[in-house]
Amino acid sequence: MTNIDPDNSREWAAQAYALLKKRQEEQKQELQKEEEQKQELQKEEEQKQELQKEEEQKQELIDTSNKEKIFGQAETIAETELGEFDDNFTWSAMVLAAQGKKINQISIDEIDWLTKLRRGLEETRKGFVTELLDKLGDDPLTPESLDDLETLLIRADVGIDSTDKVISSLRTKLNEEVLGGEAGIKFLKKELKLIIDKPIKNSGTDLLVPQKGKLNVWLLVGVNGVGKTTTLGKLAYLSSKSNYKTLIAAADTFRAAAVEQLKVWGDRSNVDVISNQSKNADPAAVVFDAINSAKKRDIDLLLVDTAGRLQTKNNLMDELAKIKKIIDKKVPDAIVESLLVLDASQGQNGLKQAKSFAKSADLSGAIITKLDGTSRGGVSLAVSEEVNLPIRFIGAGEGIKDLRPFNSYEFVEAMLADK
Ligand SMILES: Nc1nc2c(ncn2[C@@H]2O[C@H](COP(=O)(O)OP(=O)(O)O)[C@@H](O)[C@H]2O)c(=O)[nH]1
Ligand SMILES: [Mg+2]
Repeated sequence: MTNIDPDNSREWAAQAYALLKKRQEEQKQELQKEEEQKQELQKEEEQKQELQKEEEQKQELIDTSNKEKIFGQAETIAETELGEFDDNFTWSAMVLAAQGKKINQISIDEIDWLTKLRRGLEETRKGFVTELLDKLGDDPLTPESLDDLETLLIRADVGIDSTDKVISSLRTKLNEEVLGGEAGIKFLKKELKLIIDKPIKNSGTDLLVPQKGKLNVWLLVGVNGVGKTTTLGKLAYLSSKSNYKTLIAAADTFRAAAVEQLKVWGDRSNVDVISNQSKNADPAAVVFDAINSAKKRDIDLLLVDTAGRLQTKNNLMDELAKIKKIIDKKVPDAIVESLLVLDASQGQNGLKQAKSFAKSADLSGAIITKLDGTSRGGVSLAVSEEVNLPIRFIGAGEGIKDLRPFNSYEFVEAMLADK
């Protein structure tokens, strides 16, 4: 990772902007052409239907129940529009450049996501970095400023363990050399990144993706309302867009509306949902059906939505264990991920949930949601340090594109961006 000269990077960003703009215009022309062709086809189809209708009327055999849809089943998800060439664009381009991305490798979606992430973490930043920078100014760090920093980190829900770690590293560093404000922030970023990266490194997998040639089963677990179903919908989109054959199992049979909610998400990315609409359906039985279907269709990724509340908590854990047993029995070589979904806005409460789930459910990762508009984004660090879970995805909004694989560099840069 290189640190780039801001003047050069602005120029770099301007070039990237021009390139993306050109690409977008080309795409628009392409789309228009396609649209014209589609309309042409539609006209032909209508004419054909008209003829057919006449034919049918002649025979007085009109069956309206069997009409098929003519065009594209999946709802088309709009392409992201290129925004202004502003501070958000420049910052996002710089973050990509610092990770070694070449100008022709960046996409509007990436820029858009980073902008969202930075905006989303604004509240976390306001109570933290802005105040920190005010306090530090350009003066070298002192032991007193470390006390301020400690308070600010705790207030941003970074957690006591992570805060202690960072402060003591900074203290050691200060004993060795004088640190100015800017160097202090740089050191702080490095330390925070180390904390988040540790469980990721320990897991041996930097980026969680379905393994080809096997059935991958991702269970989404967590308490009610944290965003499991929404996250699953966004994952289905990411996965099918990346050409993995994807299937959804609606194993939250406890909430009546859960299946409908999932079907809406499934439709948007053309992913099928396996469900059992009968009352009190057994979640493990839904997973059973879904696995059968997944095997038949050679599915790469089966996404399983689970309930967030049953009569008692033990019940919930038993249910999860039962689901896992079914998977083990039916597809012993499946790659199973149990991903705990956590709502960042719940701060320390979310951390408590994570600890309690981690004790009883065999978790392999975490997904942090609702990073948009919370001042508690720091809780991601506490999850890494105290629950020792690799963060795999983060969500910052309710839209289908508002979820991305977790990238610790981008996260820390966004959390500590100076504006
Ligand atoms: N702002 C925001 N809202 C979210 C996000 N993820 C989910 N939500 C909202 O949180 C609410 C609960 O989500 P749901 O997926 O039903 O939670 P579940 O009970 O865990 O399945 C819904 O209103 C979602 O739109 C996010 O990243 N940002
Ligand atoms: Mg749900």
